[in-house]
Amino acid sequence: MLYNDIKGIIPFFQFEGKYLRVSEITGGNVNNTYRLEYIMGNRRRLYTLQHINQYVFKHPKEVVGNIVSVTDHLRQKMLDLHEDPNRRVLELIPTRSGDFIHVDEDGEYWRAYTFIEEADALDMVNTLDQMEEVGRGFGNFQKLLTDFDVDRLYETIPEFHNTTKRFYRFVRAIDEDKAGRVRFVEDEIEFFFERRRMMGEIVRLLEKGIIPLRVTHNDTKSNNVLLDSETGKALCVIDLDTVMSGSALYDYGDAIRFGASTAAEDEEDTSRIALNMDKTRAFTRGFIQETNGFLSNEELSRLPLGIKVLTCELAMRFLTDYIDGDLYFKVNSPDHNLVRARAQIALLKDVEKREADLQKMIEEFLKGKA
Ligand code: GN1
Ligand code: MG
Repeated sequence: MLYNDIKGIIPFFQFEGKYLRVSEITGGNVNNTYRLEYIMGNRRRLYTLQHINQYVFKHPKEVVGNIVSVTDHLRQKMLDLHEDPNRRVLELIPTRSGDFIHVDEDGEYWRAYTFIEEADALDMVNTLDQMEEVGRGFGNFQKLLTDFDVDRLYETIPEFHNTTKRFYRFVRAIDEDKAGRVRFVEDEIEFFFERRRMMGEIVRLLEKGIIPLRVTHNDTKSNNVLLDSETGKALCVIDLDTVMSGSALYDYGDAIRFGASTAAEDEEDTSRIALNMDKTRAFTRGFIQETNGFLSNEELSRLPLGIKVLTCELAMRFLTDYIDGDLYFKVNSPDHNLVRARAQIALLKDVEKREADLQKMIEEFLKGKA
């Protein structure tokens, strides 16, 4: 029963009202997330309670510390722009001792937010308007953080999008073959060896200073932007666990990888997986409208590279975890990570076919023709 997971935890947070019920918010691949319903007088109050996965986040206090400083900054920005920060910025709920994190008796870490009502987190983007808003949401998020001092951010997962290092980690997993699964995935392994140079390109551009490090979100799935249920407009960017220094190409690429695919991230029938160019264009429109003023031409012209690298990276991460025996991502079957890896490989193959079209699309946007 879900209630058993949380009953020992909820008294430690400053939730208002009387507890009514709990449900699980599924979809995340790392943390466990619960939606709590309280009642105060005749008003319903909703909260999100999250258990932080310590295998993934080794220093949960620093994760929450980052979230405090980023949300403070965003809130102040909204006020400066005469916008109402209410429902636009995540709000952490303090614990009874005044922290923003609770450590339970097993040493597990928990945090809570106000649940933003009348807003949708889309696991699958249906319309082009929605996709454009998702692009606007993530573009605006980067824009609001352009003056945030990156040195204030703790690196919650070191080298998170360092694909060069991730490749070495992948090779080590193959060498160790902890779960005895390498023999099932020889073809997939070969696929990444063939793309070794390509996947390191963003890292090299950063190292050479051709493109800059910025404060980026680093996990730009469409369900990490809440859209207002009434207006359909981007409201609030959520899941701030991996806000760190990174490249704008990461946020763009990961968002297209997820939101513009014709199928789910773990689609088994790979013949159904392709890149939807209309959704790609819609996202790009929203994203570029927000970021055109501060992203350099070096970055803007390389946005398509972001799609390739981020799709390749995640495909390789899923395969690495399959080889390791499913230590990192939550899985619903022993083959889940392999299915995910194969789905991302199929998507990458399609992205590769469309490279020239993607480049042309970006150039049209930059010339103001799209
Ligand atoms: C994980 O748990 P979730 O859905 O927020 C992962 C992302 C992956 C994503 C793939 C910290 O995100 O990097 O892109 O799964 N988050 C972490 O669905 O590794
Ligand atoms: Mg996440």
